[in-house]
Amino acid sequence: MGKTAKAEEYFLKTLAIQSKHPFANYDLALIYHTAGDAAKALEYYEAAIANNPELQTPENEIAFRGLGTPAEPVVEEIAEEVPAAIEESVASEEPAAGEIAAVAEELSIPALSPLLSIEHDTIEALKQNILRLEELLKAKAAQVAEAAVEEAPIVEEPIEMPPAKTALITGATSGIGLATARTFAQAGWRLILTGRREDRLEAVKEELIEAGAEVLGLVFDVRNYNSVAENIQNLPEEWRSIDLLINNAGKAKGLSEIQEGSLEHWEEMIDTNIKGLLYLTRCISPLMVAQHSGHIINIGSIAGKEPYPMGNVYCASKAAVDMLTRTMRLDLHKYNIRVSQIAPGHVEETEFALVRFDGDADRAKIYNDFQPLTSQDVANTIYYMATQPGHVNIQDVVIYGTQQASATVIDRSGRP
Ligand code: NDP
Ligand code: 8X3
Repeated sequence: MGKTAKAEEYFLKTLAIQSKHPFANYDLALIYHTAGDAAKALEYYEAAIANNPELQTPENEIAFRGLGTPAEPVVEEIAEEVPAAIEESVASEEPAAGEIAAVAEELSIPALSPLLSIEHDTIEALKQNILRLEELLKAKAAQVAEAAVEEAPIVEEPIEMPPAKTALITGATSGIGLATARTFAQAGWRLILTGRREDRLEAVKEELIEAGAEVLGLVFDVRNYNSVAENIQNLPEEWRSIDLLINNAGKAKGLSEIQEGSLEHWEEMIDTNIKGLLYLTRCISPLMVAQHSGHIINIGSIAGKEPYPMGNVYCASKAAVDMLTRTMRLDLHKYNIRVSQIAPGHVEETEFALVRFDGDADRAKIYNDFQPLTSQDVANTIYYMATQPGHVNIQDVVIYGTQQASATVIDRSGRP
């Protein structure tokens, strides 16, 4: 920029810090060349090409070695070419190429000094070199900028999380309902958990809240419509938007031929498995219709898909769940509400068998000689069903343990 002394000072400082700086040597060579100090120009030129061999162009060789300083053969070819070029130029009577020669001719200056011709070529060569240097600098700057972007620390933009979803799970005090509650809580869902055993419900609630979940516990019997309705109607405002209803509360009672069946058992199964599911659905589906979204997952059973001896009323109640799932879907799909069923085979880590056999622990040992599903297997599947994109509805899942081929065909040769 015309401030040669300042430039020299800064380039020298640069070299003091970084003696092999790719361009400072060359810039100094240019400065000294312009100032007519050929020896210094050559000294810095030599340093420049030692670090940056691409600067050793024929033009530079002429520029820095052709100013009267004896050429030192840096590269064999050039060492041969340069003196020959100079000699040729000196011997020639032809005017030098370029502007100077043209102007000289126009002014009728007889034969310009061959040295002037070399001087002109030198200036042209330097101009070319400056252009090249600028290009190299640009490329280098781009490289440095690119590296800086790569190395730059990633600034964490605050991610806006969608609001946590809310699931209401009936029968969350044990078995499949409990495992499902734990699974959804772990995934950050807000949970409304229900059951009749208040102490159990309180313990589950505490466990999940301690683990960081937001939980509301409601104690009611699904067989009592008034109780169901009252609890749902009185939901606190922040719990009224329910994304998922899992109709899980249910049971088998007894295992007897139809002619010997207990009316009490029949009532209990029908009231819990069918009416309870209906009561919950009747109270919650209007909220889902109003919000134009929702998902209802009914816990059916393979008992609702295929009959087994003495299964009569339990099988019928689960067949009702199967049919209700299909018919509810016909009614609700147009309100953007998904309705699904999962129909598991035998599932352990539940109180199902104990309840079926009225607390008889020995009779309840029905899983000892094979590996059934676990409550967690079912919970995982329910979670998968509930977390598909909104346009996907997994309508029905039949799931068995590998050793169980059908309701009645089980490989009881022991657990693998
Ligand atoms: P569990 O006995 O372990 O769980 C049943 C749950 O339902 C408990 O939380 C219980 O809570 C609740 N419940 C029962 N009666 C009522 C009621 N009247 N009002 C409110 N809640 C009630 O059994 P599972 O986990 O195995 O059963 C869950 C569902 O899975 C049932 O629908 C069952 O039919 C189905 N199923 C089970 C299979 C298995 O092999 N285990 C296989 C296929 C399906 P509380 O007693 O506190 O009220
Ligand atoms: C529970 C499974 O086979 O005992 O629904 O009915 S089964």
